[in-house]
Amino acid sequence: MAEEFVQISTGEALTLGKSLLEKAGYSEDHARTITECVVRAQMDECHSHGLYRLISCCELIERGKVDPSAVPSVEDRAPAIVRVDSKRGVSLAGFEAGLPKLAEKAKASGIAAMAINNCFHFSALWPEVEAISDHGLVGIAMTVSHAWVAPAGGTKPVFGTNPFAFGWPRPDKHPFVFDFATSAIARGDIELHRRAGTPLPEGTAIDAEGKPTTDPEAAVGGAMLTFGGHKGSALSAMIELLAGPLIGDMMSAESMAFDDGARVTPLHGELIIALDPESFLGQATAVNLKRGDALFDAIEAQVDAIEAQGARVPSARRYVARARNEKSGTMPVKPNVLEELKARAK
Ligand code: NDP
Ligand code: PYC
Repeated sequence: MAEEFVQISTGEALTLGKSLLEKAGYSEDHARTITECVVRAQMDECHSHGLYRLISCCELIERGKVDPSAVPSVEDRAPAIVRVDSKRGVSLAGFEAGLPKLAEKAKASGIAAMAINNCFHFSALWPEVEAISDHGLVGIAMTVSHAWVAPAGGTKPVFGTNPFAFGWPRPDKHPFVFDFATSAIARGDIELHRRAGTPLPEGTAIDAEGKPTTDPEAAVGGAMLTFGGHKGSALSAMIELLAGPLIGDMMSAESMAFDDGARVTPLHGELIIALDPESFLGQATAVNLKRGDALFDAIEAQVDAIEAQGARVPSARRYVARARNEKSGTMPVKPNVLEELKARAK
């Protein structure tokens, strides 16, 4: 049986990413921010948004969509609002440019929001809410994507896979973070199943006739489903509105129309909200943040309580994987993904 994963060293992954992206035509800043993000995701063993995404970043240039040298501009729009124009670059450089202002405003006003507009967005959101929690702030991030997902009960795509992430700072500990698509499966995972020729989990997609399917090709020709039925569907609609019209940017159907068959990473906006515990709590901040630990302890107390499906705190798996891979200085990657990346880097 073929090996499921091979190991790549962190140094090799960073060099591979940077050289591949610079060869493709990205500026140093874009190549650095993209590489750091996908290597961190691979290190955390988040395969759908790890090294594999370097391929879609190259395709953005090959298909003439992205401005690979775009320099984002940061606008101080209102006492608690920052706006970043990514100018058709990749979102990550825009996030890096706007974060200091967002943190400053959240601390001054107690709450602040950042709109990143006009960005190609391929990445996971957890690195952003983790970065916000490094400032001692609570973070919320959301974005739309392409219209691949049917509303609950429907059969035709309307929503994007619309991820939602939350970060809660924990003094002296990694933040509590969760980050997931509001679709039952991320598009990236469908693509990985398609490449590997493996079936999708049940309940994630329907074919063009609206019948349930586990065939990735049929799912691509049909529609993905939301998680949690009508509840995921409503959350997805909220994200369409907040990360779309509220910030003057595209919804998933509009992003899909802009794509015009190029089949590249979507162009749209992202909404990020930061809340400052200290503005709410003053001297009682540390004690109240610590109270959250009781919640995490109560979840962790149930690990192994239910055989084979013990409860766990979201992000616990990530931090275990991160520590293991930081220690070894290597990370696991699918052999077919690594081969494709190495071939592109030649
Ligand atoms: P998952 O369904 O894998 O869920 C991930 C989240 O749920 C993580 O926070 C994870 O913690 C937590 N989790 C998973 N299993 C459990 C469990 N049994 N108990 C408690 N917590 C659990 O994520 P998706 O596949 O939906 O999304 C993957 C990534 O794709 C996300 O990072 C998202 O941002 C990204 N994405 C990006 C899009 C874009 O447009 N840019 C679109 C869609 C998705 P842990 O990390 O510890 O495993
Ligand atoms: O995995 O759904 C996804 C996705 C869309 C855009 C970037 N990732």
